[in-house]
Amino acid sequence: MSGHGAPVTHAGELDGTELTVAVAAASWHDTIMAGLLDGARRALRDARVGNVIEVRVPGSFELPVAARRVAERADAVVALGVVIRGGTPHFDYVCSAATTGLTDVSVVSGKPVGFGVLTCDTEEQGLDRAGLEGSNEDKGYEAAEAAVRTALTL
Ligand code: DLZ
Repeated sequence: MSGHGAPVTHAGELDGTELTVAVAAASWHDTIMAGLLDGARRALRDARVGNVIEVRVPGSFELPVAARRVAERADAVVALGVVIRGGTPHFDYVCSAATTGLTDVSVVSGKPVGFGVLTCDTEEQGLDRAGLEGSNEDKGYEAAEAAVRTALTL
């Protein structure tokens, strides 16, 4: 399910048995979120991650603070959310806050944060990337695999 130049990698080649990985997930757009969460859980299982923590927050704006808190107890974090453009500039503020905030958490904590936040113009774009039946991409899986791979590299 990889495309657009993404490396072809599989979490099954990783050994995460010694790792604790935290998944922080927003709650907007439940069908797409369910696909992202399922993909992230699948990647963590494939990588045999020893300990998984999951926290839910209301929206993507809350992901950075959740990521920061769980990063204290984990070797890596996977942040999952879906932001869909509406008729106001709100979309840009939520996307910008989530992106900048999660980058800050990663750099300041020194822990990898897998970026599984979809920023979409339409719901269809989100469904196509959610790892659901008929999706072309599996961004939850990719984000979790990237977080584990980076934690094992550092
Ligand atoms: C308010 C809002 C809007 C309009 N859209 C989304 C969205 O598409 N995806 C998402 O994850 N969250 C959205 N939110 C909620 C904000 O992220 C946040 O939860 C609220 O502004 C409360 O702080």
